[in-house]
Amino acid sequence: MDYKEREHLLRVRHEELLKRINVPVEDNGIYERYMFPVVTAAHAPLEWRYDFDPVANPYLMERFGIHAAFNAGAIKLCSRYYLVVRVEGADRKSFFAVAESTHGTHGFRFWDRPITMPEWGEPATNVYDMRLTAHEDGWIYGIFCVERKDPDAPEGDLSSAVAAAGVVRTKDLRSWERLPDIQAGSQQRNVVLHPEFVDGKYALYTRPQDGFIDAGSGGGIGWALVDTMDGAVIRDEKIINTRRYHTIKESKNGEGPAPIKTEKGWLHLAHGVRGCASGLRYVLYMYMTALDDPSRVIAEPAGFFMAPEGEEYVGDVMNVLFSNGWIADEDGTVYIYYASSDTRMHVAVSSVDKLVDYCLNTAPDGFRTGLTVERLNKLIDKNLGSK
Ligand code: BGC
Ligand code: BMA
Repeated sequence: MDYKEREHLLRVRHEELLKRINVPVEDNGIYERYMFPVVTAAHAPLEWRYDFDPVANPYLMERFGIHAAFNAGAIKLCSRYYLVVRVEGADRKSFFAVAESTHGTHGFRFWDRPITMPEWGEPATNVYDMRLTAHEDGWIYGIFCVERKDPDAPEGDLSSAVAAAGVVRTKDLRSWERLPDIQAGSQQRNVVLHPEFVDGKYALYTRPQDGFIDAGSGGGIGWALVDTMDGAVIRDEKIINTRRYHTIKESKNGEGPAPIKTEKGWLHLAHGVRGCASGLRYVLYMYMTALDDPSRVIAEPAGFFMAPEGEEYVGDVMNVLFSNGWIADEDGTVYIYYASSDTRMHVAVSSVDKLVDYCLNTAPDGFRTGLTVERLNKLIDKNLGSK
C-alpha cells in the first residue's frame, strides 16, 4: 500500500471510530453499562501519532506511541460533556488531555493538543488521575497525583516513589493555573475537593498512606478542612471510610470523583482494592454521607457496585476498574465514567434517584458469612412467603 492509500485508510478508520454510536447492553436496574468504550488510545488524534511528512516518514510509521487513555476526570460545561483523560504514551509517562462530546455516551473527540500543565516545585516524573470539582467559589479545581522518584531510595531501587497531590484551577479547561502541591504529613494519592465550603473552609477527601504503594496504617478515605487551596496544608485528618478485613477494600480504598449532592445526602463513588493470587483487584463501590456533615457516612451497600467484566479484565494492569469522573445532568441522569485495566474509558448510565435507592436500600456488609446467609434467607422468605 502506498503512502497516500495508507493515509486515507488511517483517516477513514479513525473517523469511523470517533463516529461510532454507543448502545446500552446491561441493565441490572441500578445502571446500564454501554457496549463500547467511550475513549481509547485509538481515539487520540492521528496528528499526535504520525508524522504526515512523506519525505521525513516515507513508511508512514507511528512516531509517537499512545498506549492508553483512562482514569478521566469529568465535568459538564455549557451542555457539553468533558473528560480530562489520563493519556499514557508508550514511554509510560501520562499527561492530561481534554475529550469533548455533546452526547455523554459517545462522540468523544480529543482537542487538538493535550494540556501543557504548568510545573510546581521539582518537575514531576509523572502525573495522573485528575478529579475535577466545580467549587462554589467559582473555580473549577483539578487535583491530581504528582509522582516523583523517592530521593531517599537506596541506590539501585528504581521503583520507590513519592506521591503528592497537585492542584490546578481553571474556568474553561483551556488555561490552567497551577497552585502549590498540597502539604501533608504523609504521601497522598486520590485527593478530592468537596464542592462546597464546610464551616467556611475547603474540604478535602484524602488518602493518607505510609508508602508509595502501601496504604499501611493509613486506614482509608480521610477528611480534612483547609483554609485555602492556594497553598493547602493538611493538619488534622480523620478517617471517614475505613478499610476492613475480608471486604472488597481490604488493602486500599480511595475516593473517586467529587460527590454528588442529593436531597437525601451526598453520593460517593470510590474504589476498593484487595490482594489475590492474580495481584491487586480494583472494584468500585458506593457510599452516602449526611447533607449536614459530608464526613458522616449514612449508608454503604455491601460489596462492589461495579467490577471488571469481559474485556474490562484485560489491559495494561489487569483486573482493575477505576473511576475519578462522573456527571449528574440537570434531569438527574448520572454518567459514570470508569476505566478498565488502566487501558480505556467506559460509561455506565444511571440516575440520582436510582443511585440513592441503591445506597439506602441495599444491605450493608455484615462482615461475616453467617449474616450474609441470614440476609439472603430474609429476601427469599419475602419472595416465596414463609413456605
Ligand atoms: C502508576 C499508577 C498506580 C501507582 C500505584 C504509578 O506509578 O502510574 O497508575 O496507581 O503507580 O501502583
Ligand atoms: C493506582 C491508581 C490508578 C490505577 C490503579 C491501578 O493506585 O491511582 O492510577 O488505575 O492504581 O493500576
